[in-house]
Amino acid sequence: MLGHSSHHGSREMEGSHKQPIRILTAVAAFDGNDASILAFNRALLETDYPVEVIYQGFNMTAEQIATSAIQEGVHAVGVGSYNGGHLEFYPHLVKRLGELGGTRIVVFGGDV
Ligand code: B12
Repeated sequence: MLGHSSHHGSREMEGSHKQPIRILTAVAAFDGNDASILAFNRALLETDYPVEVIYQGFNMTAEQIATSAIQEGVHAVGVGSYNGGHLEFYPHLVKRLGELGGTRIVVFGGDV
């Protein structure tokens, strides 16, 4: 079970047997700006690719995101960060993912 407002969504290409790309999304700690990540989740699910989105919610620490990413076996992690701390948050997240064995997990984000 993930964070407080987690929910899953998925969309798979009709007639395709391809494994969906699993993506965990979240908003950085001390950050309540979730409007953009919610729009981003929707955009991901509306692509023509088989994508599975696991939304962990907002106000997530790098530790929580990294741990969930490993547990959920995702291919990528998308993080929104609006509190100005992204320059430290993203490298810390990448470092923790690496320490937990997730060196191949792609991290991408949108920030202010
Ligand atoms: C809406 C908003 C709020 C809403 C948030 C509602 C919500 N549920 O999300 C509310 C009113 C709650 C809010 C509160 C605050 N806010 Co505010 N807010 C904004 C505002 C006006 C718009 C942000 C937004 O959602 N834009 C719409 C999205 C779709 O567009 P975007 O942000 O450009 O995102 C694009 C890319 O970044 C990218 N993207 C975004 N996320 C992601 C994620 C991934 C994975 C990827 C790949 C891409 C991606 O794609 C988007 C589309 O192109 C901005 C100012 C601005 N005009 O940007 C301030 C802003 C973010 N807020 C700010 C501040 C300071 C605050 C408060 C601290 C104010 C206060 N003193 O209380 C609080 C913080 C609350 C908290 N706990 O975090 C500052 C942050 C300054 C900073 N970083 O140093 C900003 C920049 C305003 C400013 N210039 O001062 N805010």
